[in-house]
Amino acid sequence: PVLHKIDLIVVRLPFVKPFATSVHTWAVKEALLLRLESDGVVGWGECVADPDPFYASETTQTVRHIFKDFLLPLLKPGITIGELLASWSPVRGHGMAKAMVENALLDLIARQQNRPLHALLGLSARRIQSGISLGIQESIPALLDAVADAMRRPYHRVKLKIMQGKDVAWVRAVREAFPDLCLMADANGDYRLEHAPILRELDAFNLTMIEQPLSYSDIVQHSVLQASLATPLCLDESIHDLDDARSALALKACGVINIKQGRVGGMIESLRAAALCQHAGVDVWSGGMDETGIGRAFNLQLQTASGFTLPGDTSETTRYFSEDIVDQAVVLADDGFIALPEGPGIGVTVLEERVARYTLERESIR
Ligand code: OSB
Ligand code: MG
Repeated sequence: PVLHKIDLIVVRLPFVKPFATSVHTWAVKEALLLRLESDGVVGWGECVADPDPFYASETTQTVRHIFKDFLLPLLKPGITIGELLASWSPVRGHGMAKAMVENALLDLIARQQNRPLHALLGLSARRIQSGISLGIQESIPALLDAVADAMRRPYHRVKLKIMQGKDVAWVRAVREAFPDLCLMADANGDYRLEHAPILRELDAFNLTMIEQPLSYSDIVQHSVLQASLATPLCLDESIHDLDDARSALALKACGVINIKQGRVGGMIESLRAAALCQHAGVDVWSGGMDETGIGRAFNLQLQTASGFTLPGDTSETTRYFSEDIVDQAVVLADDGFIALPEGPGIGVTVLEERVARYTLERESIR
């Protein structure tokens, strides 16, 4: 498409409750949005990079730099998505920046064709399984309350954040209170191989998986750990692209991969990774990055792909924000499923007046 207007917008939305992981506690969602306009049609992308490098090395500022200096110059009028992605291959890494641009373009193209994004990608609509990621809580009783709340919604799966010192006893308490719950734990890289005995204690609790126990950049040590654990490992931070997924499969480093489209370079790279995993018999699910309604809508569209067999981290909007920047909130039906929004593109409409209200900074590039 010919892009008549290009805007980068930084929004900041307060979280209903701070989100605590082993690495950092986030009290607000600060996100870089890309707004593309062509002949009056608007497409949106939301970058999952934070202002800080505490989840991944990319930040709002690195994304802005890579976008303006390296990705945007390649975005020539009339270029196809396939050609564009191929032209980006010399740009090493920066999957979050790439995903933001690919997302906005896909949303724009789908809206120009008046089709839902999943249809543009050759996927059929379906209801999406739900899951919730509970941040590290103040105490075990507070955690049990949070899990009980989640089960009343009811979420299909509950993920607990764990860290050194808030692990075995916390998981045990939840498992004893909720014996049939589909339960997993996410350490965000807080352990080292020498902690394997602690992680092996978690084998007693029938977890569906343990996510990213070791370093954010490691695959090899996860493969060593996996060989000594009954519980499947799941990689999140370590998987930046299709090649990382290939390496993880080859090394048997995990039984599951958390595919975040915003981290691996976009929807198309995610579909490739999901297909690779499906072929290898490795389950995948869609993670989340506490996105606003824009990013969350992309995650929902992605999960229509058949490889996404496990419930992901897509939860209700009200859990994150008292007010969102799109017109439709994510809500669970009585059976815990999420209805896919049905409009063109990502299915939801961005409320520009709300975006303006939460805007920290807006840069018009064209
Ligand atoms: O590790 O999966 C993670 C949120 C921000 C950064 C990293 C992670 C998470 C989550 C929450 O677990 C996912 C969500 O609710 O969107
Ligand atoms: Mg994770």
